[in-house]
This record gives sequence, C-alpha cells and structure tokens, in this order.
Amino acid sequence: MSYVDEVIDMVVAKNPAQPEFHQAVKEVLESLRVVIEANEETYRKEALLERLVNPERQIIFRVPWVDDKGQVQVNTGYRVQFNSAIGPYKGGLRLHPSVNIGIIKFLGFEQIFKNSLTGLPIGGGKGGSDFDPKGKSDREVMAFCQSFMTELSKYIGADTDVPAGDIGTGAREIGYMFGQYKKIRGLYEGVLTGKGLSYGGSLARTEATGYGLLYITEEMLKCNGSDIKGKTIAVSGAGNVAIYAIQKAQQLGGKPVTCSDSTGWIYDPEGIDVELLKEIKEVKRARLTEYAAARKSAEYHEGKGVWSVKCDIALPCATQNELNLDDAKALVANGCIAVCEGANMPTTLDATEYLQKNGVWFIPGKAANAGGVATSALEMSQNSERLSWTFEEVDGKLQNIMVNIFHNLDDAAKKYGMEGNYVAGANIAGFLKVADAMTAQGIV
Ligand code: NDP
Ligand code: 2IT
Repeated sequence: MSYVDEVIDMVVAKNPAQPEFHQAVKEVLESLRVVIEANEETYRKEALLERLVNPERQIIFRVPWVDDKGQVQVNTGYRVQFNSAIGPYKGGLRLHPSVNIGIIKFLGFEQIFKNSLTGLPIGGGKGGSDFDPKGKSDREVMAFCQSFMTELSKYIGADTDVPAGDIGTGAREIGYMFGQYKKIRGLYEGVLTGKGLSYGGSLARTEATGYGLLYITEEMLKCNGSDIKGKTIAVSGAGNVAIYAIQKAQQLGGKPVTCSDSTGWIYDPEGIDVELLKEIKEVKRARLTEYAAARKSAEYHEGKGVWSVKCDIALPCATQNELNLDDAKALVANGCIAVCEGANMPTTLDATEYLQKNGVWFIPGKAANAGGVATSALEMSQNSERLSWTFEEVDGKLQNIMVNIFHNLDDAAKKYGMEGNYVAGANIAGFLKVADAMTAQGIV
C-alpha cells in the first residue's frame, strides 16, 4: 500500500467520528501523492506524514459562566496547536454550537497550509467553543469570553500562539478576550489579532478576508483571459467574509446578487445593498428577513438555495460543506465559470471534483481566504514594532500577497503536471515549505 493510503487509513482509524478532519486530510494527501511518491523513502523514514497529521498539542477545557438569570452554564473550550514548523501557531477561534474537536482539527490542519501559502512566518492552529453568541446579551458574551480566556491564557502568547476571529468571534469577542488576557498575564502584547483600532488592531483586517478573496479571484480570472467586471456573483453567508467580499466585488465592477444566513437567503437581482447588509448584520445583529423588509428588489427564501441562482462566479463564504454535488451540478448547468472559497472547506470533495471536471476554475479556501490570516500576520508585525500602518499600506501588501499566492499555486500545479488544478497547486506549494522546515528541525 502506498504511504499516502496508509496514512489516510491510519487517520480514519485513529480519529473516529471526525468526518470533517478525515475530509480535510484526504483532500490534502490525495493531491500530494506525486510529491510524496517522489520522496517516499525519506518521508516514510522520517514519519513526516504521521507527524503532519498529528497535532503538536490539543487543549480541551471547561468554560463555566453565569447567564443573565443567574444560572451557571458550562461550555467546552478547544485550542489545537497543530504545527509550529514555520512560526508561532496562528488561527481563529470559532464560537458555534456545532464546534467539536474534529471540526477544530480540520480547521487547524487546513490552517497549516494556508499560513504557509501566505509566505509569512506563521504556524497552524485553531480553537473555539460550542458556545453560541447568538441571542446572548453583551454581558453574557463577556462572561463567556472572560472564562474562556482565563484558561486559554495559560497556553498562548505573542510569540507562541496568536488566536483571532472566525465564525461567531468578531470585534466584540476579541475585545473581551484581550482585556481578560491583559488582566491575567499583565502583558500588553499582540496575543490576539482582529483587535479594535484603539488598542492595537490593524486597519484593513476587518475587510481582509473578503477583499483578499476578490483580489485572488481577479488575478486568476485575468490569467485566464477574463475579469470580474460585469459578472453576476452568487455569495453565501452574511458575516465578516461575505460582507467584504460583496463590497470588493462591487468595487471591481461585479454584481453580487445573493447572500445567506443559517435561516434563509436573499436574492436581490439589482445587486446586494452592502450598507444595508452591514447595518443589519454588524450593528443590529438581526436576521436577513430585515433586509428583504427594507428593500423592494429583494426576495427572501427560507432554507438553503443561493447556488440555484444563475451566476458567473460563486463565492461560498459561510461554512464547511455548504456546496454539495447537487449544488455543483446546478452551478455548471447555469454556466458558472469560477468557484472561489471564502469559507474553509465549503465545497464537498465530490462537488469539487465535479466542478473541476466540468472546466470550472476552482480556488480552494486555503488559498482564496488566506488574506485574513495574512493581514493578521501584518497586525502582528505592527504590534511588534509598536507602529500602525495606513489602510493603503496594509491593503497594498494584502493585494501583493494574494497575487503571489495565485502564482505560487499556479506554478506548483504546472510544475507537477496538473496545470489549472489549483487544489493540487495550493496543497503542494503549502506543503513543501512546511515539510522542508520540519525536516530541517529534526524529530521534534
Ligand atoms: P461570521 O460568523 O461573521 O459569519 C458566518 C456566516 O455564515 C453567517 O452569515 C452565518 O449565519 C453563516 N453560517 C455559519 N454557520 C452556518 C451553518 N452551519 N449553516 C448555515 N449558515 C451558517 O463568520 P466569518 O464570516 O468570519 O466566517 C465565514 C467562513 O469563513 C468560515 O468558514 C470561516 O472559517 C472562514 N474564514 C474566516 C476568516 C475571517 O477572517 N473571519 C478568515 C478565513 C476564513 P448565522 O449568523 O445565521 O449563523
Ligand atoms: O480561517 C482563518 O484563516 C481565520 N479565521 C483567520 C485566522 C487569523 O489568525 O486571522
């Protein structure tokens, strides 16, 4: 049996009931096959793949907090410190009721390659909790965040592990967590990114994931003789990534016509009103029904459905496995030319394969959404030198990073005989740097 197959089997056997983690490992290792086979003896002897798929450290802890009725609630907190070969662990904190160790491991595993692709010195990690911030008062969110950080603070630091936002963790949560870290550790340092601008945050971090997604999409289209101008775009999600993807798509002359949340979705043939969407989601923290109520041109539909709309470009920006084989078939039938993932692993493996086989350009999340973590690394740099850069400076660096990522993965795909396969290109380019650093540092 080949080394890759052995390791995939081992991951499935040793990590039962973690389907998302299995999926992420399979996607990466399958496309590394050519690279691994070329060096099989060395990699096998070093157990490089076994080390790659086993997190360096997994921390699971109790998070007790008191709700507004005086009732004690108990959640579970996680931080998976996956791989520190190329830098301190870096990755977001997800707060969502679906969070479990398998989800955090899939996200942490993806983060290793994503962070490598940015070209910046950051290792892979991820964390979070099954806490649901939705419907909680600010005081309850603060109580949770303080309790969560009381424990997490023992394991993180500006040079060891630097968490950030993800689903359910935005500026409010990062603020409460930063305050608690400072109180407990007595350190004013860049231990978290995505901070507010008044206490060490970076300009353009809020926009970075969505903007970066559009910068890489534009570069990919340009290199294939197309561009965003005049294109109809289907976007899913209505959170941080989706909002700024919609905004940048409009700035580049595209027309995003959809967005969604966990209860329903909007079709607005005149183009999404991004200011209205921001007001509803960032300020009021309300549902998308309010968008439809405030805008004549918009239709609201319950449930799932953005991929049924005719579009040229699809940008899944909500969550994992939200675009399945049926959705991929609908997109192809409707003439979609490109799918670029703003979320982490939003497309199922069979859907990805179908899209690629049918000539749809497909950029995986670990490349397409890397602008967020890249800008987090720029926030770390600014914190280290105790300076803040202008919006234009950060945004300019972000654009360069995204253009470089595209060319790295495009070149890697070509070099290994898989031209146009950006999934393989991203995995190979991300892997080679990490593997080289792991080998150089010996068995640790
Ligand atoms: P937010 O919490 O800001 O927004 C998430 C959006 O997706 C919301 O509209 C939410 O709807 C919807 N959503 C979440 N979970 C589900 C679900 N299970 N089913 C249906 N809809 C769902 O998160 P972000 O925008 O930050 O993150 C979105 C994706 O992008 C995630 O995959 C994340 O890992 C990834 N990502 C985020 C980065 C960042 O910098 N923030 C960087 C790189 C990737 P509702 O509010 O109703 O739950
Ligand atoms: O998935 C991701 O890359 C993020 N949620 C952002 C991580 C970060 O450290 O900014």
